[in-house]
Amino acid sequence: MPNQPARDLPERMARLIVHERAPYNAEPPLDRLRVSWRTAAVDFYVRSHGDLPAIDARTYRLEVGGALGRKLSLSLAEIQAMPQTTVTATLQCAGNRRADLRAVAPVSGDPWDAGAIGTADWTGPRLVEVLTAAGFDMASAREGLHVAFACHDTVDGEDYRYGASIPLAKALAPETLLAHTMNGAALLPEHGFPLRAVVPGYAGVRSPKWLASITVQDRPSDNPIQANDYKFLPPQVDPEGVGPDDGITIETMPLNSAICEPARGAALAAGRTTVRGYAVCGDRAVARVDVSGDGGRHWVQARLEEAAPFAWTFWSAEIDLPPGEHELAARAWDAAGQTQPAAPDDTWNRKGYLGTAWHRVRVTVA
Ligand SMILES: Nc1nc2c(c(=O)[nH]1)N[C@H]1C(S)=C(S)[C@@H](COP(=O)(O)O)O[C@H]1N2
Ligand SMILES: [Mo]
Repeated sequence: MPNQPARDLPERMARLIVHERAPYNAEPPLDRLRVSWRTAAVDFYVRSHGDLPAIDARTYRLEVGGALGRKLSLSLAEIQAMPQTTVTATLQCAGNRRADLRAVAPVSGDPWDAGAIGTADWTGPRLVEVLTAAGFDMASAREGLHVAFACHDTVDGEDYRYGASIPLAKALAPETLLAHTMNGAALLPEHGFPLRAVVPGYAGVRSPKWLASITVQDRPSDNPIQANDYKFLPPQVDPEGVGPDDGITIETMPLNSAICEPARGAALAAGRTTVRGYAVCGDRAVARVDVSGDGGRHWVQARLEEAAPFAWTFWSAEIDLPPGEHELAARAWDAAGQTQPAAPDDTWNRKGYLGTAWHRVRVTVA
């Protein structure tokens, strides 16, 4: 039945800012992110490296194997019959806010604004349950083991399918799930129907969609997505030719924040303006958010609104703006008292990952 991934996709595409149609990559306008603390599935950014695979839920199987007691093959019904957990988690692309880095100097990849992020309730069995069902013995857990995922989609123009891995400790963590449901409904095709991993706090790249198999092994996945791509590199390093041992493997996401309202270029009336946005810090808490109406010379502290352990914090602040051109800015702080870099120049890298500088929005006030 749901073996038609493209059904209704054009309508959903029309809601988003589309960076590429094939592979499909799109993000919502920033004010849409503030409509609801849980992002509607149809407003949730889509990051795909290849085709949208057509998977029939009736014949779907997940294969589990590797350094485990036995091999396991599970149907979707069997996965749904296991103990189910719901985790509210933010998913964010490592390329979120790449547009700001691109403004410094050229970078590769789609020019994501600050919308390559979203928060949802994800439901399914914990990954640890599935590994245990396949005979994984907790006593054999040790440093150096990894859980590798293989997927059904073929990476654009390449002859391999998408794959990635996470360290075993994160795979066993209670927040890590295999989700078949997003905000209470079956995953949409573009978000990984019928089954994806959700690895809260980690970059989206480590939450594989359209799962085919899971393997416990003594090294990270050798898939190019894991071994070569999604590495945070010093600015002088050419990403071509980077291998498994180079760079920082992007896992836990750094502190970040963005202004969602008012929009860039907005025309505002002089006086009191409400600034709204999100802040996020991987698996840690956001402790404070500052907002400036004058490009960072003076700051006020925002009110922190809804938050949860692996999810973003919504915030808002009132500022007074006199007539003229103004640059609004936002920066978050974590519980260790660390904050975001002031300028994107500080963290520029050729692939445009981890853009986390103060988010700046120019407005005109009359
Ligand atoms: N199989 C597969 N899984 C994938 C991807 C992909 O292209 N193929 N993209 C990854 C990346 S880089 C991100 S940021 C998230 C995006 O998830 P979403 O499209 O549901 O927002 O999925 C991840 N999982
Ligand atoms: Mo991503």
